[in-house]
Amino acid sequence: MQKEKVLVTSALPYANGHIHLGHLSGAYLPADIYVRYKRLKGDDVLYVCGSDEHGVPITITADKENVKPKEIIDRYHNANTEAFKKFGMSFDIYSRTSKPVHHDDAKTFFLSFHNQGLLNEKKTLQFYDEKANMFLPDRYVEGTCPNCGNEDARSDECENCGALYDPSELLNPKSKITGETPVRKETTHWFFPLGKYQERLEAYIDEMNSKYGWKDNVLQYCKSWFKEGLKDRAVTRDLDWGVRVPLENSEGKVLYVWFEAVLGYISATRDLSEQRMEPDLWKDYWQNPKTKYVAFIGKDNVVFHTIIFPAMLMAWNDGNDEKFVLPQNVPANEFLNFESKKFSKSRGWGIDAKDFLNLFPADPLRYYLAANAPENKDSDFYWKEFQSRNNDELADILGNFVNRTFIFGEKHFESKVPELINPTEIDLRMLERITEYPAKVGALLEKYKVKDAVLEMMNFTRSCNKYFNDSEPWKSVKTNKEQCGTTINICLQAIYTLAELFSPVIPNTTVKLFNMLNARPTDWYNSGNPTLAAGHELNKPEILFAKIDDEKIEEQTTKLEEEKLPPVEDPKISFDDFTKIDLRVGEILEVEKIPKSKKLIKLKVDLGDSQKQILAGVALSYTAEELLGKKVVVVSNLQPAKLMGIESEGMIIAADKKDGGVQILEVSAEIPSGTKVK
Ligand code: B3M
Ligand code: ZN
Repeated sequence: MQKEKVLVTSALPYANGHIHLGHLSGAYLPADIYVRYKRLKGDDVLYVCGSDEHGVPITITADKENVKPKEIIDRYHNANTEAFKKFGMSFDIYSRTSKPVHHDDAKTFFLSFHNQGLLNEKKTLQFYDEKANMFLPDRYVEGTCPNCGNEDARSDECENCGALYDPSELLNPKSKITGETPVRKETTHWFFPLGKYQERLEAYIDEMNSKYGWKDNVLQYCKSWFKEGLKDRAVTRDLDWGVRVPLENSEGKVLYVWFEAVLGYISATRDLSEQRMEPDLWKDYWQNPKTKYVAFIGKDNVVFHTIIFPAMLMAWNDGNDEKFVLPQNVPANEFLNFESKKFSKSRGWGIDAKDFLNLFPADPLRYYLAANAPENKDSDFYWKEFQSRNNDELADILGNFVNRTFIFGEKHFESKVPELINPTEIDLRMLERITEYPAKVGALLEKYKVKDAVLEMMNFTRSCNKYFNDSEPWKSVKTNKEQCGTTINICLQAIYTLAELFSPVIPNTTVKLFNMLNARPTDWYNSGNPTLAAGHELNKPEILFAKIDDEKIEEQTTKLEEEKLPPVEDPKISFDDFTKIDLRVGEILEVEKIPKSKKLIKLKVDLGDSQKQILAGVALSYTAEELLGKKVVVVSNLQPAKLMGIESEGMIIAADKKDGGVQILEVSAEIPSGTKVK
């Protein structure tokens, strides 16, 4: 089989908090399993990651604690490095974007774009805090929602009523730093002309998808971005924490964190080159047309890895002799929830990797998260399920098969591999299965189908147990020792294959297994032809998986009950409250675009006995033509409010979609306008 050159990256986590199980299951464990498999297959693999240490998320955390950003990034970089290690992540390097090598690379890219004349310098108006003497990023400004009066509204969006507005409309804006009213002040920024690359990006994604099969969810995100049309994007910010803009007269400006963070993959590889004193190592991957580059991420990072980063690499490649490879695939995962709810740091909902790994070993967690990976839809972590995956699958199926085989070997064959003599039909079938599984599981892992691969591993293990049962060695040991020996020989060969197949998922356990077998891993695709010779000596068996008892799980679940009590309870409304909402069927009669708004669109809606003007935040998901004539559900007695200076007299009911858009709830055409909905 041809050896591949593979470069793998996982999203660089912000160094402003602890890694939790949701992170692990999305962008880290699937990548680690893939990498470990590729290495066993003999491919030339480099796996790169590191901390993302710039941007507003870091400065907000630092402000909250009243410490310097450096203190935050050091604390969490170290903690996360440790947690990843405990979890068994096999990065070749876990670097950090605060290192000089990263600042150099980011500046080099920016300057290349600048010197090619690609960046547009534009003046914009931005909130400015005169007391703190700084421009305020959007997340640093709060005020009163112009729609519902919520006093904790964000600068451009109200979480209470869902209204979207221009920051200039926010009432009573306040700086989150000093509490002062900010002024709006002119500032200069540099914009990357993303729109220029749209056609090439579409062609690139088409090509990669047709050759390598991209995931549907990823393609959908890209499509909705393309549909909206790619626009210029500011690549600088007014902030004093980050990579300084390498131009004159740019005091107080840094590169936008996303612009430089994606380049962190490259600089982390350069960091590794320097550490290993192999100056060209990074080029050998990044600038080698043979490299297969795979970027593992969670779904919230898709656009940066499929559109922005590739466009930046295209722009670099256009202007420089050394050309970078683009991602060949971006297998983004959906999210893992925790006991049916989103992980939430502020509500204390969920568990950090480091806390988890203080309670339980890494392998059962790796197995459960892999078997339950949120590949095509969100999935959940449940304590009970974690327990049963460990007890009923790892311990009772895998552990038990290994244990009973070894005990037999020890008791009846002096801990030596017995001879394989006169195999019967069922022996031969088992041997066939042993040869088949590596290819079967490998093919799934090649396609990043970790969940299916793990399912097949366990299916194989089940068939091993069944073979053991059907062969009844406890009988043959008394009546036909040769036949018994053949059974145990085949079981040991199967354990060898199991050790290899499970290696990427539960690496600590399989080290023990190989040790018990007194053997070493081989090339993945060879592991179905095990060559444990007759007479080969085995080592003493160990217990592979300890059962997790109910008490230990209850400790965790009762903790949840306590934590759940006041903060996470959703506010309940009475039936009377509900009946106050007047929901009516309406028909969209007129649609008018609002020039300055991307999301809002002006509608005239017929409610039978009246017509209402409604501003709806659906413009990203629907064209005017699509909206016209739709029968929808309207909240008709909403207090009128002005959005972007235009009056809105109601609301249209719609569902949030995964891609950030919305889906309007439609009513069939024969229901007359004005009909009450209840
Ligand atoms: N730090 C966002 C996140 O942690 C961001 C990823 C960067 S990947 C270059 O979700
Ligand atoms: Zn509001």
